[in-house]
Amino acid sequence: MAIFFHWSEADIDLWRDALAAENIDLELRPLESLGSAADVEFAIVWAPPDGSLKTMENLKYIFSIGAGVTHITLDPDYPSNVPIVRLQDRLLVEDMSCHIIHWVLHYHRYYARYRQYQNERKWLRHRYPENSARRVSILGLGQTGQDACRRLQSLGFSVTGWARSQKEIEGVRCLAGQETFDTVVREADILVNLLPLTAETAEILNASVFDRMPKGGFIINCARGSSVDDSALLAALDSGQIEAAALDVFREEPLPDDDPYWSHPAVSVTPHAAAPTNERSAAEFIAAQIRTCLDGGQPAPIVDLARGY
Ligand code: NDP
Ligand code: OXD
Repeated sequence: MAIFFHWSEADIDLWRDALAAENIDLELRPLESLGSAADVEFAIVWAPPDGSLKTMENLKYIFSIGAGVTHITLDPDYPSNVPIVRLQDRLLVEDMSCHIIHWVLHYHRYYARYRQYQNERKWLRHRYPENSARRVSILGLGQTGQDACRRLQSLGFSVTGWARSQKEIEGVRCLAGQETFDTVVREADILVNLLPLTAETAEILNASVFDRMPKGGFIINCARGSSVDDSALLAALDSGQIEAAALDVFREEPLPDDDPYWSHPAVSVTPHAAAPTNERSAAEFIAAQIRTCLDGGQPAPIVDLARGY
């Protein structure tokens, strides 16, 4: 038995150590030394080359080295009969919340304007609303969304969270389902996207959403680029309907050289860096999951392909 392993940034020894710590004596095989794939039972991957997973006819589970799974499912040939196990990681969640808090505070306190004033040697101070008067809506209340809501609420912001199913988070207004989406959007001074990319969430941030948000609102997208209608966002930024956007994820990554986001004065680009997978904790999580499989148990959480996440 063997494990197919693909992550271009990996420190392979660290993964071998994590497997050894769980007494897993399986060979970790990268694509170059895959040979016959017949004995591969597990795959641990980030963005495996299209078609590679399909060659592994005895594959039992695919472990995602990331919370999202589109890096696997966008391969037109990926074997959809093999369950995918998502990454759940406290450190990833913490990093995501810190990224979001950074941008919420940046917008809330108008720090971008001070950068501009500094360039102009201008001493000018802005008033800003009390934290409780700033409404932040978070789309997605999974592992990352719930934590971000709690932390923003503890800073005093007025937080609304939105998901498919109803949630209860102390001090946070939780709304669920399509019928509440209009409220979530209309009452968002700052709108944060933490939804997985699915058929339902593709371009969920579109012209209609930007128009319904209060004028001068802010967008923070840290989930997937294709959840945004890029031309609509650029138009909303140009008109001032949306004041600024912090974008961490893009339809095409790396962001192409000629993409208008690079030079737009109201856009802050980060290179999919909101919550990079922590290699050590991810390796520990996945090794423990493989141990569970070898002991006859079920790993978790498994992606529900009907829902798309
Ligand atoms: P989870 O799967 O834990 O949570 C997803 C949430 O989205 C759930 O609350 C779910 O609702 C909600 N949701 C899904 N579809 C809909 C819909 N159609 N309408 C309303 N709510 C919906 O995801 P994570 O929190 O782990 O991650 C979210 C995404 O963030 C990932 O898919 C990935 O794309 C991205 N990500 C980006 C990173 C980065 O560095 N930029 C790092 C990590 C993740 P319900 O609870 O009812 O099921
Ligand atoms: C993830 C990501 O899904 O980094 O974990 O985008």
